[in-house]
Amino acid sequence: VSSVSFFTSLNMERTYIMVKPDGVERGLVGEIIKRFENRGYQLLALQLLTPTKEHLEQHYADLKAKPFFPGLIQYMLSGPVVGMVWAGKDAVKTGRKMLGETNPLASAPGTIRGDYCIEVGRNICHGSDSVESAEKEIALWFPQGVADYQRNKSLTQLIYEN
Ligand code: IDP
Ligand code: MG
Repeated sequence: VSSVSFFTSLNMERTYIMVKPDGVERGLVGEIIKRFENRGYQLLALQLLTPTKEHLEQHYADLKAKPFFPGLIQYMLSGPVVGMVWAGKDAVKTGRKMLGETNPLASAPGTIRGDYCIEVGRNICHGSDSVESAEKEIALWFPQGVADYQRNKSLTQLIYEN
């Protein structure tokens, strides 16, 4: 079985997960990484950077017309962010479930937002909402490209049935 068919047959996806400035400042980077690692997802890229306003406006282009948009950009400019790419079966939808609801107060305990934050404008993390936007976001945040490697086969078999 080639890596391509393994990837597609198991609905393997890549998702862009980002710890927002409040999450970085509060020291929650490790906690968020740990949850994706523990779940069995594979880390393909990781970076801390201070994005420009233009970069953030592109990332959140779909929300440009929202009344909270200026506040959102200001919030996202308040410090460095940590961006990552995680890969695995159903990574986009499951990543969103692990994050919780957009509004932390609506997020179940056990989710990242449900365990670590309270307000929608301080919700500590971002996760891609579709495979298509994940690929767009990965290209935006990692223009240099991300890793493409296969994990140890026996490790893979401890996580996936085949
Ligand atoms: P998501 O992060 O769960 O995908 P989006 O609707 O894409 O939610 O909104 C992006 C970000 O904008 C949210 O994570 C949150 O930080 C912020 N945001 C969304 N809705 C509101 C709002 O009603 N007031 C303030 N900030 C908001
Ligand atoms: Mg979103």
